[in-house]
Amino acid sequence: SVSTECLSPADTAMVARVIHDKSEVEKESIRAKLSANILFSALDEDQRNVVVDAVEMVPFDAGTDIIVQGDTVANTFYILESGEAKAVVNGSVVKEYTAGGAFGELALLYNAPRAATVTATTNVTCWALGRDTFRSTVIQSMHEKREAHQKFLADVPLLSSLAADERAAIADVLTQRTYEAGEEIIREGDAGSEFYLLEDGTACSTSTLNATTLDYKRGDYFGELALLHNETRKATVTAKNRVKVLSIDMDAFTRLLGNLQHILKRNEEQYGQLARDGIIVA
Ligand code: 1OR
Repeated sequence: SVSTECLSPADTAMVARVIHDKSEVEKESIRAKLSANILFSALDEDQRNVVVDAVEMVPFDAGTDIIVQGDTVANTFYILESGEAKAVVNGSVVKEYTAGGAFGELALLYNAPRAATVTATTNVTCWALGRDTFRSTVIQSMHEKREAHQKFLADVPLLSSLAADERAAIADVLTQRTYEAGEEIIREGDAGSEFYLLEDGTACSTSTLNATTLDYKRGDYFGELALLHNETRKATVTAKNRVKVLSIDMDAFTRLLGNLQHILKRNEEQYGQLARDGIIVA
């Protein structure tokens, strides 16, 4: 995830709206690319439309450097519409891009020199997004997301012993997902690689190992056992209505929630018979 530590929301106020006309087909193509890109995942509908309007189609011939490593003037972020490109750092290719790939965010996020040279390897068409719009949408949404997550995390009982900066670190790695009523969030027997906090709605767990069902509401967690014990999922968790969860992957779970292991293990008693039967091995 991208840390927004050094970003000030102050400079995102009062940015003039940029509009480059485009067809509905082009707009749809841009929307699809935005939804596939993590940088844009926190944008609300309005912010998304601002980006769709603001991007401008720019072609580059094969062999052209679109971005040059070390450049201190950086005004543009690029989304590849068609063709291929590569990123080169100090002479080595570090990344290759195809349609939907995007680059040039680092200098804009951190006010830093360009960290890589990005070269068109075929003739390409890019959607170019100007610095001001990038900052007023992407960075603004990152701030909003971070603040909303921090507020939620402050109300999660499991995390109450953490310091504010520890919660802030967790806020930055959360991925939000939505499930409709009846959808399975995790399934018994599957390999598990994510831990979940329930943000909105209600869910319940059922297990073939045990007759107990558990209900989950805002602020509750699940999915920790597979991660703590490196085992398959011991229960199925199903959304009872429209549910929003915030998930944390295995790496971040270990890194950021490691200190909470004793609480998580102590709380395993809630699974009752399951634990006593030795099905869950601590
Ligand atoms: P930028 O604004 O610095 C160059 O302009 C862009 O190349 C950069 O944003 C990223 O979008 C993109 N290190 C730095 N920049 C990279 C890298 C990279 N890969 C793509 N870009 N890597 C680390 C190399 C030591 C590769 C990471 C997979």
